[in-house]
Formats: sequence, structure tokens, C-alpha cells
Amino acid sequence: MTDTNARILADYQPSDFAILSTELEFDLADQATRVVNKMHIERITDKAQPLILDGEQLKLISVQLNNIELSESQYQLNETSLTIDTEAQDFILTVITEIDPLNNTALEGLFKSGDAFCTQCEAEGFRRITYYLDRPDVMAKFTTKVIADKKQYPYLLSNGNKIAAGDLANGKHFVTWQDPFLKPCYLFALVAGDFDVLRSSYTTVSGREVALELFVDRGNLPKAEHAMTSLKKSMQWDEQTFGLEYDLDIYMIVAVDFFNMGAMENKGLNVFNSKFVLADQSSATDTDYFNVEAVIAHEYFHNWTGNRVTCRDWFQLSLKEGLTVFRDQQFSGDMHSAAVTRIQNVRVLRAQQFAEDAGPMAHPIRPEKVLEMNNFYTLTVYEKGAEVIRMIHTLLGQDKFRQGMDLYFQRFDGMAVTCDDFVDAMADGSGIDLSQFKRWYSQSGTPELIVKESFDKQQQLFTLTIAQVNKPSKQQTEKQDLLIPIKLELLSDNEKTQHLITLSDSQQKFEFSGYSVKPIVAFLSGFSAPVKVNFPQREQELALIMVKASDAFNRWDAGQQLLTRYIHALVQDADFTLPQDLVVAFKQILTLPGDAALKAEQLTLPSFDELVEQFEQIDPIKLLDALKQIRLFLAQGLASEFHQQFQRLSGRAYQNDGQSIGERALKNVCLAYLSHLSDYQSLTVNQYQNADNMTDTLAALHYQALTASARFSEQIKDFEQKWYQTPLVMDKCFMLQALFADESIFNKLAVLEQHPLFILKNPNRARSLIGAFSHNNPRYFHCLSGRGYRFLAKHVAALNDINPQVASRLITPLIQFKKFDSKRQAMMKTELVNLSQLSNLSRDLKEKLDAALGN
Ligand code: B3K
Ligand code: ZN
Repeated sequence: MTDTNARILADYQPSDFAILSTELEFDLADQATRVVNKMHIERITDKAQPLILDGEQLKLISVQLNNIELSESQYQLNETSLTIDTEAQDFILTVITEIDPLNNTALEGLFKSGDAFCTQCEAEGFRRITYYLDRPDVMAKFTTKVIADKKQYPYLLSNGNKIAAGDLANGKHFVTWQDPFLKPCYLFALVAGDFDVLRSSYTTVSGREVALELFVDRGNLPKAEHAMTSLKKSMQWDEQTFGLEYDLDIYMIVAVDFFNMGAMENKGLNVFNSKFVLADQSSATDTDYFNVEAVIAHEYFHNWTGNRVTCRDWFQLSLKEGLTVFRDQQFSGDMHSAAVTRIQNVRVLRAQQFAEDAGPMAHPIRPEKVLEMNNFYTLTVYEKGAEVIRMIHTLLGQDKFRQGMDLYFQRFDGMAVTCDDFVDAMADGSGIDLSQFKRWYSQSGTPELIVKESFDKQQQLFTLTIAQVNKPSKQQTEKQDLLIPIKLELLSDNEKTQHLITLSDSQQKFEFSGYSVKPIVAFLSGFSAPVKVNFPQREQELALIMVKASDAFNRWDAGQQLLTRYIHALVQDADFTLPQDLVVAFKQILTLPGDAALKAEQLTLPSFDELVEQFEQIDPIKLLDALKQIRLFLAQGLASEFHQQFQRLSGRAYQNDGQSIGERALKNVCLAYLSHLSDYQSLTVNQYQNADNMTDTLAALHYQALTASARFSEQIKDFEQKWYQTPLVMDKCFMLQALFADESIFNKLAVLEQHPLFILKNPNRARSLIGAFSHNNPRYFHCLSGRGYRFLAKHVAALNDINPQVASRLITPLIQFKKFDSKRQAMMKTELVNLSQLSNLSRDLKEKLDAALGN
């Protein structure tokens, strides 16, 4: 990347100024909100630097220094900053700006979501509200007065505690909030609107009562209960697991329909995409319920890992995100099945993070160079970041991990720190050396482990030789050996032994004595490191691991490895004969007793994305055909077993407990296989008609779309009529149609783009059509006519003007073009080149296009 505006980690300099307090006053109006920002500023270095405040898309009204208005010659203004040449050491600066929330379609800063005003400041949105030192290591005490029309906006919210409220002239009113905690401006929030409020309270472990308030659109109160319950569970879990207690007297969550991502952890006032708040039996799936709980937990956990201790600069993002994802994954594992939660996390990592780490935007979990910070809220920073924390947890063990965390909070509460600070605290708190381990923070790419085994019968010695390969990449031509914790289990006739070994060199031998027969290795138990494994075990061994390994991840993974081998064989040779043993193994899983949710995972084939990741280059249609073949083979080989299970698990009244959820998942996996057989076509149709919950409804329609069922159009129409007024379900309706696996999809897409409810400005809606098609309809996205690529590129171009963040997320499948055959590469590249020539190309897209096109 040649852009000179890119920021570099190594260039970090502390701020020359501190902001001791920030007093804000907002007079809200759709197109002309007036923001008064009064800052108490102190010079904290002896450098004679001018004060340079960040600001974008602001109309500056006035600047006062110690109450004296500055003339235009006393400051410099440009597109991104306001510079004040002053030698003052300690002063009050008052900046008045005007902003236009109504036309803020980028949804950064202050914007309107429907009838409500709300904010999104992370990473650098605050500079779209007022001129400020918009960086996370500048922390201030905020007081915020919000003024608005009382009828339209009865609720005026901001961070902290309410300290004043009252009526004003012209039907307006005001509320003033004060946040007693120091915070960077990215954690600032303001919301104004008319809502229904679900109120409850939580008594903390030390006996303090916290008011809990959940704000939703009018009429949605019953759909907020699950979010409230999830919040209380999260508060309790953090007390019990990490000894962390909530610190304000009030915790508010507001759900809005227009939001770029999942949610935002603003101090005391979380703003959420309504997708991660609202849930009830008829409109939300089991996965939605799970995700609501997980995102509520994630944002709540940020109160300590993110807010009380925050990042020194944005390169350190994984300090709070990797750690908080790890915490929410542990929480979900404790609330549900730890094994299934782990497997699902690994699937996401392998399918998406590995792809990112092998693609043009590959970066270490602590990136070193950033043009647009919003591009770095990635699977790498979040999910691989969480794996890195998990490895520390594995190396230290539960108790020492906790000691490290305790020391981290003791040292850094109220501060803005680095990833190194975190690892040092974990090392000092536990007494375990993590110096080599730190390389995980600076090295991109997925390591590969090459495993060889040997057995000396005479010595009764079993030896594993493990090598690590860290392939050089364009961004990092030289890579270093990492410290990799590897859990494994040795299975022999009479015993199973678990081991934790650490690989620190490029190749090491590990010996295990006392074996009269060669044991079988269940390798990388619990997926103890985010690596690829090259270990050519025999099929019989994998089959044995599938049933015998103690660790559920190992059992599941052995099955996935077997399936993957056969899929690779089919890609090589479409006439490859699949072994009947596979049917036998699947039959065992299906019929033997066991956890239904785990069975559902074991019976699910590796996804297209997971498989693409394993090839250097692939013809996507060949891969899809191989997947189709194995799916049909299993469906035909096990039709009566699938049907039997399906019937056994059907027709039960909806319940929301873990077992029922697992059984629904298993039932729907059976239905998925059966939907490919002509004899069972009526099953999805009937399930749609009889379902009493969204999980079953959606599964029925989903499989109809994937098999291009003749009944799909009639049932989806019925679905649409029923849910026309419910935005979150209409997102599902668009998504289902985008998955229709038939040539006619392009006509369908053309009709859907014209649908009165297709609103490109709403990120959820944009994702539900454009994202769903390009990500989850690979056969037509990759069709040789190039229509799929053109469809995506056209919408990315439109979104470049409306909402660059969303555009930049949606472009992902196009920039990963190197994975596909040369014909497709050429077509995808053409679209990227065209996009790179857009006249007003956003920073977000520019950064990705430059990386993809090698500029
Ligand atoms: N911290 C926010 C993400 C902000 C993304 C800005 N583009 C939500 C979260 O990770 O909890
Ligand atoms: Zn987060």
C-alpha cells in the first residue's frame, strides 16, 4: 500500500495535551444539531506544539479560548482538523459545531435510526460530532446536556448518572448526565427518542443495586425479556468467574434498526443493533437467541476489558476485543454445551479467519499499519485474538490465568494500555514466561503443523515429531517460530492419557514411553492453537478417534477430517467411489445415545468456505459438485435412519431449553439431507406449514431455497405477507430468497432490488440480500457469466457513497479472488479494478482494493 496517510504503530507518540473534563451540550435537530463542547485542557509535555483537534464533516460555528472568541486568523481549519496555536498551559476551549444527523448515512458520529437520534463513536466517530483529541489514550470526565423536543424525544440518554432534568421553552426539555469514570471519546454515547422500556434491577455481589433499562421500539417489549435475562446472567458470571462487579448505578441498552455492526459498549449506555436484542419464539431462531445472549454478554464484559482498562491506540484493539471475545466464548460455553460452543467457534475461525489470514488483508492481531481503522474490526483481531488469549489460558491454567487477570486490573485500572502490558501482567501474575509467546501478536498467517509419528516396539517408545511452518507472506517475508500449546490424547487399548506439550522450535520431538502397542493420537484437543494440522493418520484411526477420544472437539474433528478427505478425492476424480464405511460411521453417530447438539455438528459437512481454505486454488463449481455428491451419498445411504430420527423429533411443542434446542438442530440436520431426495420433498413443505417456532420455519424455507424447490415461491410469499411489518424477519425473508440455488436467481435478485422494503441505507437489509447472495450462494456468485460478481460490485459501488463501512465489509468475497481458478480470478479482478476507479472512493474501500490489487 502506498498511501501516505496510513498510520504506523511504531510512530506512536503520547498526546501533548490532556483533556481534564469535557462538557457537552446538544441541541438536537434533524439537519442542524448544535453541539457546544467545553474542554478543560492541560499541556502535559514541555514541547511547544500547537493543539491539533480532529474533526470531519463538521460546520464550525465558533471557537473560544478562556471565554474569548477566536478570530479566523487565530486557528487553522481543514477537512480533518482544527489547529490552535497557543502557548497556554491550562485553558478552557469551547468549540461550537453544527452537524446533520439526518443525512449521516455512514452511521458514524450522531445519526438518525428511524425516529431516534443515536451515536456510534468507535473507532473515530466522535470527530464527526465535535473537534476533539479523538484517540483512546486521551481520557476525560464527561458531562452531557441533551436538549430536544419533549413530545418527539421523551427519552434523552447519555453515559453515567442523570444529574438534572427539566422543561424548556418551545416544547423542549433537557436532561444532563455525568459519567464519573474517565473515558476516551469513543465510549461516548447519546440517544434520544421515544421507546418502550423494560426495567429491572440487579444486586451486585457486594450488595449494590443497579437499575437495568432496556429501550426498544414501541410494541417490542415482550421481545426484550431474553436480552434482560442474558444481561443478568452476564453480570453474575463476571462476578463469579473473574470477580468483576459492575460500577455504575444504571446500565442502559438501546436497540436500534440502523447500525453498522452488532453493538457498542459505550459506558453505561450500550447501543445495539436490534438483531441482537429482540427475540421471541415466533420471530427468532435458536441461533438468534444464542447470539443475543452472547452479544449482550460481550458488550457487558467490555465494561472491564475495554472501558475500565482501555487501549492506548487502535493498533492495540485486540487488547480489548480478543480478550472480550474469549470471555464471551467462555460464558457461552458455561451457559450451554462447552463442546458444541467450541466446535462452532472453530468452524468460524477455520472458514473465515483462516481465509482472511491468507488473503490480501492479512494482518497480525496487532496490526502495524492502518489507513481506515474500521477495516481492522476483523476476524483476525477478534477471533484469532480470542484464540491467542485462550492459548495463554491453556499455558497458565485456570488459576494462574485468574491471577494474571487480577494483576492486570490492579496495575491498569483507569488506564489506556498496550497488548504488551497485558501479556506482561499475565506473565508476572502467573510466574510463567511469555516472552516468545508475544510473537503471536506481531505475526500474521496461520501456522501449519507437520506431524509425524514413529514407534519403537522394543523400547516401548512412541515419538511425535512436530514441525511448525510459518509461511512468509507479502506483508511479512520473514516469520519466526511461535510458542504453540498442543493438547493431545494418546489412545491405547487399556488407557487414555492426556498431555499438554509446547512447541517452541521449528521442529521438536516428543517422546512417550511405556507403550507396547503404538497408541493412536487425538491431536490438538479442544483446538488448543489456531493452526492447520498436517498429520496423515489412517482412516481407521480417524474412525476410532471419532468414537473413543475423550475430547468432543477431537471426536468431531476426526469425522470432519474423514469427510474432507473424501471431498478432496471427489474434486480430483468425480468418479471416486465413496466407501460404505462412511455410511456406517454416520449411522453410529445418528443412532447411538449422545448429545443431540453434538450429533448435529458431527453430521454436518464442512462448509464451502472451510473447504476453499484447504486448496491453493479451486474451481468453485467442482468443489460444490463434490459436496453435493457426498451429501447425496449420505442422504441416500441413510434415508430411512434420517427419516426415523426426523419423525421421532418432530411434532413436539416448542421449548427453549438446551436439550430441546439440540434436538431441533439434529432434526433439522436430518431434514437437510432428506430435502435432497425426491421422495421426501413434502417434509419441508409440511414443516413450514406446521412449525410453531422460527427455527423450524426458517429451516424448512432454507432447504427449499438450497434445493430450488418448486414450492419455495409460494411459501416464501406467505412468509413475507405474515412478517411484512417485522424488519428483523424481513431480513430473513430477503436472505432466504438470495440463497435460491437456480439460474433464475438473477431475475429474483433484480425483482428484490426493487422491493419497497429493500433499503440499501439499512445495513441489516443490505447484508441480508447482497451479503447473503455473495457469501452463501456460491454456485451463482461464482457462475461463469460473471453476473454474480457484477451484482456484488454494483452494490459495493452504491454503498461506497452511502455507507463505506458496510461497502468495505461486503467486498470480502471479491478480494479473496486468488483462491479461485484463473478465469474467475480475471473476472473478479476486473470488478475490483472498476471499483478502484470510482471517483469518490472511500478510505475504507481504497485500503482493501490497494491490498487486493497489489498497489
Ligand atoms: N467495539 C464495538 C465495535 C466497534 C466497531 C467500529 N467499526 C463492538 C464490540 O466489539 O463490542
Ligand atoms: Zn467487542
